Amino acid sequence: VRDCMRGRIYPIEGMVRLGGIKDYAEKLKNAERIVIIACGTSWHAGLVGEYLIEEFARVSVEVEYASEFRYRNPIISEKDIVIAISQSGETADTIAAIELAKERGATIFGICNVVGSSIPRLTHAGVYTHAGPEIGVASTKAFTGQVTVLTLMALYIAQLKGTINNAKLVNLLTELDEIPALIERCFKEDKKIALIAEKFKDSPNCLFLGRGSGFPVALEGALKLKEISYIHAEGYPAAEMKHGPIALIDADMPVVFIATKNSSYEKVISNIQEVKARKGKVIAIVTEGDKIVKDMVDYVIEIPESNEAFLPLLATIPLQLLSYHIAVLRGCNVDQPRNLAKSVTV
Ligand code: F1P
Repeated sequence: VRDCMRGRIYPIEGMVRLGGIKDYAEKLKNAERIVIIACGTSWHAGLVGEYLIEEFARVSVEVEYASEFRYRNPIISEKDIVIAISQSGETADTIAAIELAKERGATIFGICNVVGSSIPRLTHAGVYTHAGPEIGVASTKAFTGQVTVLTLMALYIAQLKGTINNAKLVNLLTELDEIPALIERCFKEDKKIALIAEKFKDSPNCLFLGRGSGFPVALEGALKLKEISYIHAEGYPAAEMKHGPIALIDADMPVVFIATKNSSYEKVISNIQEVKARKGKVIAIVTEGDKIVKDMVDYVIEIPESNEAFLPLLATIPLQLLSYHIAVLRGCNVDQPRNLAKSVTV
């Protein structure tokens, strides 16, 4: 997060500067639609981007799997801005989707980690995450870097469009500057997370639920568990539970909730009650000091209080740690999961 923000935010002046895309400022100012394309974890970062860009810049955003977009006949034109997100910069589906959008005249921005990889060379402009090499196959810090860039992009577009006032922008940038220290505080829960992992290491299934930007966090938590522990996991918007997944809940079903104190707190609490009424085991990611959820659930993992806009940056950390500990306890190779490649080039 720190490396990604370096030289890009100026809280005192109340400005975001993204040198990589500054030549397209006019295009961004007039943007009416942004299409985000990506795969896997990068797609989840894109969903967070949708919340942030629509919230702050008030531009309509669509988030598409590159692996679908490339094979259909999408409506895309020279009026559109496409943001392609990829850790490796080499994912074949994302490359093919970029080529298609480019052929149809769209302006393409990249958010990549690996400098000099194929995607930054194909795009018109872009912003690097500067997350450093991802040693493991499953994306972890790349996600944090991607979400940080998307936060900066959302605020940059908002600044260009005038959809955010200066005082609010300064406050948000000041709070964003504090996020690295808050992430460090998330690691204090590591020992507790290892104990929770011990309880659930043999569960065949796990459900992850969240609302708002907690929903992509739930998807990412489920993907990490699948990728490195080979446990079947699903991420769902908590409000969708009643439309199907509730049938899965019984005493053997662990359910991880993103239940921090934000605008959907009360609604998440009622979803937790629905799970507890069916004897599901609940692990909740809560805001430090929360007593209400603690009294309702089986285990809590605390994260520091922050602006709701930055929730995914914090809430993802304990979920990555939970998957890590479960994978280690199950004897899985966390850096090189079976069947997965760092760059999916086919
Ligand atoms: C996309 C991705 C990763 C996943 C795994 C396979 O990669 O789906 O999110 O963790 O490594 O590839 P990328 O386009 O972000 O490099």
